[in-house]
Amino acid sequence: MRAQKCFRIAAIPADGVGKEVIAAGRRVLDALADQSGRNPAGGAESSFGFEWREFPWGSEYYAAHGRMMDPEGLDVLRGFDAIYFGAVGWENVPDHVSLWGLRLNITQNFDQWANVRPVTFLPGIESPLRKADRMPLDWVVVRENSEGEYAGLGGRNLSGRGPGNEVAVQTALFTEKGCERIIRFAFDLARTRPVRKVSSVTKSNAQQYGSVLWDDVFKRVAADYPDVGTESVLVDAMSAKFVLHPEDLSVVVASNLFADILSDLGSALAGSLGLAASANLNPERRFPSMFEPVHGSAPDIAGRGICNPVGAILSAALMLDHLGLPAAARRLEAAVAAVTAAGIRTRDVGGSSDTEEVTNAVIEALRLTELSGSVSG
Ligand code: GGG
Repeated sequence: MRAQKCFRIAAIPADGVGKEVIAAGRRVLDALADQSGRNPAGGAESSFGFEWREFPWGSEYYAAHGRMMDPEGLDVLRGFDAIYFGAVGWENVPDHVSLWGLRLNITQNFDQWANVRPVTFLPGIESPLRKADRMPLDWVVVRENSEGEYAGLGGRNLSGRGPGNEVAVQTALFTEKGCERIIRFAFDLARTRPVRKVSSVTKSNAQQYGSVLWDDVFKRVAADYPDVGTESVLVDAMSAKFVLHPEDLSVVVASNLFADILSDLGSALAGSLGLAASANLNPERRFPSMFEPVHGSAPDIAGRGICNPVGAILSAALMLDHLGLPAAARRLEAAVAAVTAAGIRTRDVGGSSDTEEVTNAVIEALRLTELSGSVSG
């Protein structure tokens, strides 16, 4: 059967385990597409397919070409419906060169200003939080993804004065527009969730300019959402709250650096960084958005076929939502939950399955929901 809608997806596996998890996610998405249009649980969604184009960019490309991606790469990517990204970072390239040369080059130039990072507690996955055994936990970190501490502003100077005398400035940029758009995004997201609450995170006692501007904007925007609960919490206190009172969280909005750190903490609390999904969104859709697992390239396990594909597969579910396929996204999430509940897990989450076994199990779970028409896990 010919797919009624074909989405053009740019795959950029990049480095280390990125190659393995993107291959896994592509297999799962293609299986889902194969079933589309004839799945009773797909509801009103008609058949869809994916036209993939894979790009060889990353640290190996750097070794051959002296840059992380093709100089025309952004122009090429612009024409795609979405980007499916693996991980960046390898020992042959300084981390700041690889990150700015590829991932940040894309997120910044495509104004993917909203980075959505759900903290999802999956059945059958042990959390280091004892509370997770007693109550459902589920929150989303919304990361400002275009400015803040990752604005790339600053410089190094005075190395000519000799060893020990160099200086560096790294400036964080907070614009009122940048703060407002991410804070409004967080409030709008909170309205779609069972608990309507936004927790804003800054360090405004110590950082009296950028953080205080953020806090002022947060108060102003909150007035437009009287139905949504709010709190403003310092980042140090929020890191404690993640551990001690995670049940109080629904949407957590923070600057680029703070949310980067907090979302890693959140995914570790949910059991492993290997589980965590993310979406780098350009909500205006002027540019393609990019979907990637939160984890990095994991050189210690790369190439061994044992990495956890769940973060990449759940990122694919976020991509399906973005492409207007929420029923397919929910089916995929339910399939992942069925697999973890059945104890089919990689080593990082206490299992003994490899990447391929987990991926095959997700595809099989999709096939079973196709047969039963059920979307429950
Ligand atoms: N898949 C995510 C990834 O490759 N992360 C590498 C990294 O260091 N990212 C920094 C960031 O998220 O800003």
